Amino acid sequence: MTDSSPRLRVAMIGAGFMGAAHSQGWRVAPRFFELQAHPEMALLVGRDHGRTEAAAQKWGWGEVSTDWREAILRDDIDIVDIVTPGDSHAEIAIAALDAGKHVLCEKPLANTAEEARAMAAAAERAAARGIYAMVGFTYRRVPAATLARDLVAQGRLGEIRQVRASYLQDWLMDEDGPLSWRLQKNRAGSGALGDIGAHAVDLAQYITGSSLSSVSGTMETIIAERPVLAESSGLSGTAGRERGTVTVDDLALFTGRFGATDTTSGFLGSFEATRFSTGRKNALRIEVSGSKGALGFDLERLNELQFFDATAPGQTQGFSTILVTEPGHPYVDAWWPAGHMLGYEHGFSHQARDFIQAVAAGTQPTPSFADGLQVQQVLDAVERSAAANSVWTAVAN
Ligand code: SOE
Repeated sequence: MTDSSPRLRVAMIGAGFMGAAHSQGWRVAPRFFELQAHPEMALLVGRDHGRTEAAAQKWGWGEVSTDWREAILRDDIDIVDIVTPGDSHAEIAIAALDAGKHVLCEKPLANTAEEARAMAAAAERAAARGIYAMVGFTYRRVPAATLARDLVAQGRLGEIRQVRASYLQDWLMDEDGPLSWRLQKNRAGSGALGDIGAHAVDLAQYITGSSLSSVSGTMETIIAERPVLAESSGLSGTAGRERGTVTVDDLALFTGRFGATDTTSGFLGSFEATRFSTGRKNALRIEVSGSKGALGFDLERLNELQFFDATAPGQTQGFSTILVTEPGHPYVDAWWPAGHMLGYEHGFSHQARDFIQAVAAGTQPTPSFADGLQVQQVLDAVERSAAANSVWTAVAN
Protein backbone atom coordinates (compact mmCIF):
# COMPACT_ATOMS: atom_id res chain seq x y z
CA MET A 1 0.00 0.00 0.00
CA THR A 2 1.27 3.48 -0.82
CA ASP A 3 -0.11 6.95 -0.09
CA SER A 4 -1.68 6.93 -3.54
CA SER A 5 -3.46 3.57 -2.93
CA PRO A 6 -7.20 3.88 -3.37
CA ARG A 7 -9.20 4.32 -0.17
CA LEU A 8 -12.16 2.11 0.64
CA ARG A 9 -14.28 3.74 3.33
CA VAL A 10 -15.99 1.29 5.68
CA ALA A 11 -19.25 1.71 7.61
CA MET A 12 -19.68 -0.97 10.26
CA ILE A 13 -23.23 -1.66 11.46
CA GLY A 14 -23.27 -3.10 14.98
CA ALA A 15 -21.09 -2.35 17.96
CA GLY A 16 -21.05 -5.47 20.13
CA PHE A 17 -18.47 -8.22 20.65
CA MET A 18 -18.13 -8.94 16.91
CA GLY A 19 -17.87 -5.21 16.27
CA ALA A 20 -14.78 -5.11 18.47
CA ALA A 21 -13.29 -8.09 16.64
CA HIS A 22 -13.94 -6.67 13.15
CA SER A 23 -12.61 -3.24 14.21
CA GLN A 24 -9.36 -4.92 15.18
CA GLY A 25 -9.21 -6.47 11.71
CA TRP A 26 -9.83 -3.21 9.83
CA ARG A 27 -7.37 -1.28 12.01
CA VAL A 28 -4.49 -3.73 11.96
CA ALA A 29 -4.64 -5.37 8.50
CA PRO A 30 -3.35 -2.31 6.57
CA ARG A 31 -0.49 -1.89 9.04
CA PHE A 32 0.86 -5.43 8.63
CA PHE A 33 -0.15 -6.47 5.08
CA GLU A 34 0.66 -4.86 1.75
CA LEU A 35 -2.84 -4.05 0.51
CA GLN A 36 -4.00 -2.87 -2.90
CA ALA A 37 -6.41 -0.43 -1.22
CA HIS A 38 -6.54 1.20 2.17
CA PRO A 39 -9.60 0.47 4.35
CA GLU A 40 -10.63 3.59 6.28
CA MET A 41 -12.67 3.11 9.44
CA ALA A 42 -15.11 5.86 8.50
CA LEU A 43 -18.41 5.28 10.29
CA LEU A 44 -19.68 3.16 13.19
CA VAL A 45 -23.44 2.62 13.35
CA GLY A 46 -25.15 1.53 16.58
CA ARG A 47 -28.55 1.88 18.20
CA ASP A 48 -27.50 3.94 21.23
CA HIS A 49 -25.64 7.14 20.39
CA GLY A 50 -23.64 7.41 23.61
CA ARG A 51 -22.48 3.81 23.60
CA THR A 52 -21.68 3.90 19.90
CA GLU A 53 -19.64 7.06 20.38
CA ALA A 54 -17.67 5.41 23.22
CA ALA A 55 -17.07 2.29 21.11
CA ALA A 56 -15.99 4.38 18.11
CA GLN A 57 -13.40 6.21 20.20
CA LYS A 58 -12.09 3.01 21.72
CA TRP A 59 -11.87 1.09 18.44
CA GLY A 60 -10.81 3.95 16.15
CA TRP A 61 -13.85 4.87 14.00
CA GLY A 62 -14.04 8.38 12.54
CA GLU A 63 -17.74 9.13 12.94
CA VAL A 64 -20.89 7.60 14.43
CA SER A 65 -24.51 7.28 13.40
CA THR A 66 -27.64 5.61 14.74
CA ASP A 67 -29.28 5.29 11.32
CA TRP A 68 -28.02 2.39 9.17
CA ARG A 69 -30.38 3.25 6.31
CA GLU A 70 -28.87 6.68 5.94
CA ALA A 71 -25.35 5.23 6.37
CA ILE A 72 -25.59 2.76 3.49
CA LEU A 73 -26.81 5.47 1.12
CA ARG A 74 -23.86 7.79 1.76
CA ASP A 75 -21.71 8.44 -1.33
CA ASP A 76 -18.55 8.44 0.78
CA ILE A 77 -19.05 4.82 1.96
CA ASP A 78 -17.68 1.93 -0.14
CA ILE A 79 -17.96 -1.07 2.20
CA VAL A 80 -20.70 -2.04 4.65
CA ASP A 81 -19.62 -4.46 7.39
CA ILE A 82 -22.61 -6.11 9.15
CA VAL A 83 -22.01 -7.34 12.71
CA THR A 84 -25.57 -7.18 14.01
CA PRO A 85 -27.67 -10.15 15.26
CA GLY A 86 -28.92 -12.39 12.44
CA ASP A 87 -32.45 -10.94 12.29
CA SER A 88 -31.20 -7.83 10.48
CA HIS A 89 -28.56 -9.35 8.17
CA ALA A 90 -30.84 -9.85 5.17
CA GLU A 91 -32.46 -6.42 5.23
CA ILE A 92 -29.19 -4.52 5.68
CA ALA A 93 -27.12 -6.61 3.27
CA ILE A 94 -29.65 -6.51 0.44
CA ALA A 95 -30.17 -2.77 0.83
CA ALA A 96 -26.41 -2.14 0.94
CA LEU A 97 -25.70 -4.27 -2.14
CA ASP A 98 -28.54 -2.62 -4.03
CA ALA A 99 -27.02 0.75 -3.03
CA GLY A 100 -23.73 -0.31 -4.64
CA LYS A 101 -21.73 -1.06 -1.48
CA HIS A 102 -19.43 -4.06 -1.06
CA VAL A 103 -20.65 -6.11 1.93
CA LEU A 104 -18.95 -8.21 4.58
CA CYS A 105 -21.57 -9.97 6.72
CA GLU A 106 -21.03 -11.94 9.94
CA LYS A 107 -21.99 -15.59 10.05
CA PRO A 108 -24.37 -17.33 9.92
CA LEU A 109 -25.44 -15.50 6.77
CA ALA A 110 -29.08 -15.23 7.86
CA ASN A 111 -31.69 -16.61 10.22
CA THR A 112 -33.42 -18.74 7.59
CA ALA A 113 -32.56 -20.41 4.29
CA GLU A 114 -35.16 -18.21 2.61
CA GLU A 115 -33.45 -15.00 3.76
CA ALA A 116 -30.07 -16.42 2.77
CA ARG A 117 -31.42 -17.20 -0.71
CA ALA A 118 -32.55 -13.60 -1.15
CA MET A 119 -29.13 -12.38 0.03
CA ALA A 120 -27.28 -14.68 -2.38
CA ALA A 121 -29.51 -13.46 -5.21
CA ALA A 122 -28.77 -9.81 -4.31
CA ALA A 123 -25.04 -10.63 -4.20
CA GLU A 124 -25.19 -12.24 -7.63
CA ARG A 125 -26.94 -9.17 -9.08
CA ALA A 126 -24.35 -6.92 -7.45
CA ALA A 127 -21.36 -8.99 -8.65
CA ALA A 128 -22.50 -8.39 -12.22
CA ARG A 129 -21.87 -4.67 -11.46
CA GLY A 130 -18.49 -5.28 -9.80
CA ILE A 131 -19.88 -5.05 -6.25
CA TYR A 132 -18.92 -7.97 -3.99
CA ALA A 133 -20.20 -9.71 -0.87
CA MET A 134 -18.51 -12.08 1.55
CA VAL A 135 -19.65 -13.93 4.68
CA GLY A 136 -17.42 -13.86 7.77
CA PHE A 137 -16.46 -17.46 8.43
CA THR A 138 -13.29 -16.10 10.00
CA TYR A 139 -11.81 -19.38 11.23
CA ARG A 140 -10.91 -20.36 7.66
CA ARG A 141 -8.25 -17.70 8.08
CA VAL A 142 -6.56 -19.13 11.15
CA PRO A 143 -3.22 -20.16 9.57
CA ALA A 144 -3.42 -23.77 10.88
CA ALA A 145 -6.91 -24.19 9.37
CA THR A 146 -5.76 -22.77 6.03
CA LEU A 147 -2.74 -25.09 6.12
CA ALA A 148 -5.07 -28.05 6.80
CA ARG A 149 -7.02 -27.15 3.66
CA ASP A 150 -3.74 -26.88 1.69
CA LEU A 151 -2.54 -30.33 2.86
CA VAL A 152 -5.83 -31.95 1.81
CA ALA A 153 -5.70 -30.16 -1.57
CA GLN A 154 -2.11 -31.36 -2.09
CA GLY A 155 -3.31 -34.96 -1.61
CA ARG A 156 -1.32 -35.51 1.62
CA LEU A 157 -4.32 -37.25 3.22
CA GLY A 158 -5.15 -39.36 0.16
CA GLU A 159 -8.79 -40.28 -0.12
CA ILE A 160 -10.85 -38.81 2.70
CA ARG A 161 -12.73 -41.44 4.67
CA GLN A 162 -14.17 -39.73 7.71
CA VAL A 163 -14.55 -36.33 9.41
CA ARG A 164 -15.22 -35.50 13.07
CA ALA A 165 -16.16 -31.89 13.76
CA SER A 166 -17.27 -30.30 16.99
CA TYR A 167 -17.57 -26.82 18.40
CA LEU A 168 -17.62 -26.95 22.19
CA GLN A 169 -18.22 -24.01 24.52
CA ASP A 170 -19.62 -23.83 28.08
CA TRP A 171 -20.70 -20.21 28.54
CA LEU A 172 -24.38 -21.16 29.02
CA MET A 173 -23.79 -23.60 31.88
CA ASP A 174 -25.09 -21.23 34.55
CA GLU A 175 -28.86 -21.72 34.46
CA ASP A 176 -29.32 -18.19 35.81
CA GLY A 177 -27.32 -16.76 32.93
CA PRO A 178 -29.56 -14.20 31.17
CA LEU A 179 -31.72 -14.69 28.09
CA SER A 180 -29.50 -12.83 25.62
CA TRP A 181 -30.36 -12.40 21.91
CA ARG A 182 -28.34 -15.52 21.10
CA LEU A 183 -31.02 -17.53 22.98
CA GLN A 184 -33.98 -16.13 21.06
CA LYS A 185 -35.01 -17.75 17.79
CA ASN A 186 -36.53 -14.57 16.36
CA ARG A 187 -33.19 -12.76 16.80
CA ALA A 188 -30.59 -15.50 16.27
CA GLY A 189 -32.39 -17.98 14.00
CA SER A 190 -31.12 -20.96 15.99
CA GLY A 191 -28.89 -21.59 19.00
CA ALA A 192 -25.69 -23.62 19.13
CA LEU A 193 -26.50 -24.89 15.63
CA GLY A 194 -26.24 -21.52 13.85
CA ASP A 195 -23.95 -19.68 16.26
CA ILE A 196 -21.14 -22.23 16.37
CA GLY A 197 -22.30 -25.30 14.39
CA ALA A 198 -22.22 -23.06 11.30
CA HIS A 199 -18.46 -22.59 11.84
CA ALA A 200 -17.95 -26.36 12.15
CA VAL A 201 -19.89 -26.99 8.93
CA ASP A 202 -18.03 -24.29 7.01
CA LEU A 203 -14.61 -25.34 8.25
CA ALA A 204 -15.18 -29.06 7.60
CA GLN A 205 -16.38 -28.33 4.06
CA TYR A 206 -13.56 -25.84 3.45
CA ILE A 207 -10.79 -28.16 4.67
CA THR A 208 -12.08 -31.24 2.84
CA GLY A 209 -13.17 -29.35 -0.30
CA SER A 210 -16.41 -31.37 -0.16
CA SER A 211 -20.00 -30.32 0.53
CA LEU A 212 -22.58 -31.98 2.74
CA SER A 213 -25.46 -33.39 0.71
CA SER A 214 -27.63 -34.94 3.44
CA VAL A 215 -27.81 -34.91 7.22
CA SER A 216 -29.50 -36.61 10.16
CA GLY A 217 -29.71 -34.57 13.34
CA THR A 218 -31.12 -34.07 16.76
CA MET A 219 -31.32 -30.89 18.86
CA GLU A 220 -32.01 -30.17 22.50
CA THR A 221 -32.71 -27.18 24.71
CA ILE A 222 -31.12 -28.04 28.04
CA ILE A 223 -32.24 -25.03 30.12
CA ALA A 224 -35.73 -24.02 28.98
CA GLU A 225 -36.16 -20.79 30.98
CA ARG A 226 -33.75 -18.05 31.98
CA PRO A 227 -33.92 -14.60 33.57
CA VAL A 228 -34.67 -11.91 31.01
CA LEU A 229 -31.72 -9.70 30.13
CA ALA A 230 -31.37 -6.42 32.03
CA GLU A 231 -28.25 -5.18 30.25
CA SER A 232 -26.13 -6.94 27.66
CA SER A 233 -22.37 -7.21 27.77
CA GLY A 234 -20.06 -9.41 25.70
CA LEU A 235 -21.72 -12.78 25.13
CA SER A 236 -24.36 -12.48 27.88
CA GLY A 237 -24.97 -9.63 30.37
CA THR A 238 -26.80 -9.01 33.65
CA ALA A 239 -30.00 -10.84 34.57
CA GLY A 240 -33.32 -9.17 35.35
CA ARG A 241 -35.97 -10.53 37.78
CA GLU A 242 -38.50 -12.11 35.38
CA ARG A 243 -37.85 -15.36 33.55
CA GLY A 244 -38.42 -15.99 29.86
CA THR A 245 -38.36 -18.97 27.52
CA VAL A 246 -35.26 -20.07 25.63
CA THR A 247 -36.47 -20.63 22.07
CA VAL A 248 -33.30 -22.10 20.52
CA ASP A 249 -31.24 -25.27 20.82
CA ASP A 250 -28.46 -25.50 23.40
CA LEU A 251 -27.02 -28.59 21.74
CA ALA A 252 -27.14 -29.86 18.15
CA LEU A 253 -25.76 -33.26 17.12
CA PHE A 254 -25.77 -34.53 13.57
CA THR A 255 -24.16 -36.83 11.07
CA GLY A 256 -23.72 -35.81 7.45
CA ARG A 257 -22.73 -37.28 4.11
CA PHE A 258 -20.08 -35.36 2.18
CA GLY A 259 -19.35 -35.39 -1.51
CA ALA A 260 -21.84 -38.00 -2.67
CA THR A 261 -22.16 -38.16 -6.48
CA ASP A 262 -23.84 -40.52 -8.97
CA THR A 263 -20.76 -42.74 -8.86
CA THR A 264 -19.52 -42.51 -5.24
CA SER A 265 -21.23 -42.45 -1.88
CA GLY A 266 -18.74 -39.89 -0.51
CA PHE A 267 -17.83 -40.09 3.18
CA LEU A 268 -19.50 -39.52 6.53
CA GLY A 269 -18.87 -36.84 9.12
CA SER A 270 -20.12 -36.33 12.66
CA PHE A 271 -20.90 -32.89 14.09
CA GLU A 272 -21.53 -31.57 17.58
CA ALA A 273 -22.30 -27.96 18.53
CA THR A 274 -22.85 -27.17 22.17
CA ARG A 275 -22.56 -24.35 24.66
CA PHE A 276 -22.84 -26.84 27.54
CA SER A 277 -19.56 -28.70 27.17
CA THR A 278 -18.33 -28.26 30.74
CA GLY A 279 -14.79 -26.92 30.74
CA ARG A 280 -14.51 -26.40 26.99
CA LYS A 281 -14.22 -22.68 26.26
CA ASN A 282 -13.85 -22.26 22.51
CA ALA A 283 -12.91 -25.69 21.17
CA LEU A 284 -13.65 -25.80 17.45
CA ARG A 285 -12.14 -29.16 16.56
CA ILE A 286 -11.87 -30.91 13.23
CA GLU A 287 -10.26 -34.27 12.60
CA VAL A 288 -10.00 -35.58 9.04
CA SER A 289 -8.98 -39.20 8.40
CA GLY A 290 -7.72 -40.22 4.96
CA SER A 291 -6.11 -43.19 3.22
CA LYS A 292 -2.61 -41.63 3.38
CA GLY A 293 -2.83 -39.49 6.50
CA ALA A 294 -4.90 -37.57 8.98
CA LEU A 295 -5.00 -34.14 10.52
CA GLY A 296 -6.46 -32.52 13.60
CA PHE A 297 -7.15 -28.85 14.38
CA ASP A 298 -8.33 -27.39 17.70
CA LEU A 299 -9.06 -23.67 17.98
CA GLU A 300 -8.03 -23.76 21.65
CA ARG A 301 -4.51 -24.56 20.35
CA LEU A 302 -4.74 -22.43 17.25
CA ASN A 303 -1.04 -22.21 16.46
CA GLU A 304 -0.81 -25.99 16.04
CA LEU A 305 -1.90 -28.53 13.46
CA GLN A 306 -1.74 -32.26 14.19
CA PHE A 307 -0.62 -34.32 11.18
CA PHE A 308 -0.26 -38.07 10.77
CA ASP A 309 1.60 -39.37 7.72
CA ALA A 310 0.50 -42.96 7.06
CA THR A 311 3.08 -43.25 4.24
CA ALA A 312 6.02 -42.80 6.65
CA PRO A 313 7.89 -45.95 7.81
CA GLY A 314 5.84 -47.74 10.47
CA GLN A 315 8.48 -47.36 13.18
CA THR A 316 8.39 -43.59 13.03
CA GLN A 317 4.69 -43.09 12.43
CA GLY A 318 2.70 -41.03 14.89
CA PHE A 319 0.74 -37.78 15.02
CA SER A 320 3.16 -34.87 14.93
CA THR A 321 2.48 -31.29 15.94
CA ILE A 322 3.22 -28.72 13.27
CA LEU A 323 3.81 -25.34 14.88
CA VAL A 324 2.12 -23.09 12.32
CA THR A 325 4.33 -20.08 13.07
CA GLU A 326 6.92 -20.37 10.30
CA PRO A 327 7.60 -18.31 7.19
CA GLY A 328 5.76 -19.98 4.33
CA HIS A 329 2.76 -20.87 6.50
CA PRO A 330 -0.40 -19.07 5.35
CA TYR A 331 -0.54 -15.40 6.50
CA VAL A 332 2.35 -15.87 8.95
CA ASP A 333 5.03 -13.94 7.02
CA ALA A 334 3.31 -10.63 7.68
CA TRP A 335 3.58 -10.92 11.47
CA TRP A 336 6.44 -11.84 13.77
CA PRO A 337 9.79 -13.60 13.44
CA ALA A 338 9.55 -17.41 13.06
CA GLY A 339 8.16 -19.23 16.09
CA HIS A 340 6.11 -16.32 17.49
CA MET A 341 2.45 -17.08 18.10
CA LEU A 342 -0.78 -15.59 16.79
CA GLY A 343 -4.16 -15.26 18.56
CA TYR A 344 -7.93 -15.11 18.06
CA GLU A 345 -7.86 -11.58 16.70
CA HIS A 346 -5.46 -12.30 13.83
CA GLY A 347 -8.17 -14.16 11.90
CA PHE A 348 -10.08 -10.86 11.65
CA SER A 349 -7.06 -9.10 10.13
CA HIS A 350 -6.66 -11.95 7.63
CA GLN A 351 -10.34 -11.64 6.79
CA ALA A 352 -10.08 -7.87 6.26
CA ARG A 353 -6.95 -8.40 4.13
CA ASP A 354 -8.52 -11.02 1.88
CA PHE A 355 -11.72 -9.02 1.47
CA ILE A 356 -9.87 -5.80 0.56
CA GLN A 357 -7.51 -7.56 -1.87
CA ALA A 358 -10.39 -9.23 -3.71
CA VAL A 359 -12.53 -6.09 -3.87
CA ALA A 360 -9.56 -3.94 -5.01
CA ALA A 361 -8.74 -6.49 -7.72
CA GLY A 362 -12.38 -6.65 -8.84
CA THR A 363 -12.72 -10.36 -8.00
CA GLN A 364 -15.20 -12.34 -5.91
CA PRO A 365 -14.00 -12.80 -2.31
CA THR A 366 -14.68 -16.14 -0.59
CA PRO A 367 -16.66 -17.41 1.20
CA SER A 368 -19.29 -15.77 -1.01
CA PHE A 369 -22.95 -15.29 -0.09
CA ALA A 370 -23.62 -18.40 -2.23
CA ASP A 371 -21.26 -20.30 0.12
CA GLY A 372 -23.07 -18.78 3.10
CA LEU A 373 -26.41 -19.89 1.63
CA GLN A 374 -25.11 -23.43 1.20
CA VAL A 375 -24.13 -23.56 4.92
CA GLN A 376 -27.57 -22.14 5.80
CA GLN A 377 -29.17 -24.93 3.78
CA VAL A 378 -27.19 -27.48 5.78
CA LEU A 379 -28.42 -25.88 9.04
CA ASP A 380 -31.96 -25.86 7.67
CA ALA A 381 -31.73 -29.56 6.77
CA VAL A 382 -30.46 -30.36 10.30
CA GLU A 383 -33.46 -28.53 11.81
CA ARG A 384 -35.88 -30.33 9.48
CA SER A 385 -34.26 -33.67 10.25
CA ALA A 386 -34.41 -33.06 14.02
CA ALA A 387 -38.09 -32.07 13.76
CA ALA A 388 -38.74 -35.36 11.94
CA ASN A 389 -36.97 -37.48 14.60
CA SER A 390 -33.57 -37.53 12.92
CA VAL A 391 -34.75 -38.80 9.56
CA TRP A 392 -32.00 -38.46 6.87
CA THR A 393 -32.76 -35.18 5.08
CA ALA A 394 -31.36 -33.89 1.78
CA VAL A 395 -29.60 -30.52 1.85
CA ALA A 396 -31.44 -28.29 -0.65
CA ASN A 397 -29.47 -26.86 -3.56
C1 SOE B 1 -20.40 -17.08 20.65
O1 SOE B 1 -20.82 -18.37 20.82
C2 SOE B 1 -19.31 -16.91 19.62
O2 SOE B 1 -18.78 -15.66 19.83
C3 SOE B 1 -19.81 -16.98 18.19
O3 SOE B 1 -20.87 -16.12 17.94
C4 SOE B 1 -18.67 -16.70 17.28
O4 SOE B 1 -19.03 -16.77 15.94
C5 SOE B 1 -17.54 -17.67 17.58
O5 SOE B 1 -16.47 -17.25 16.85
C6 SOE B 1 -17.17 -17.69 19.02
O6 SOE B 1 -18.30 -17.86 19.81
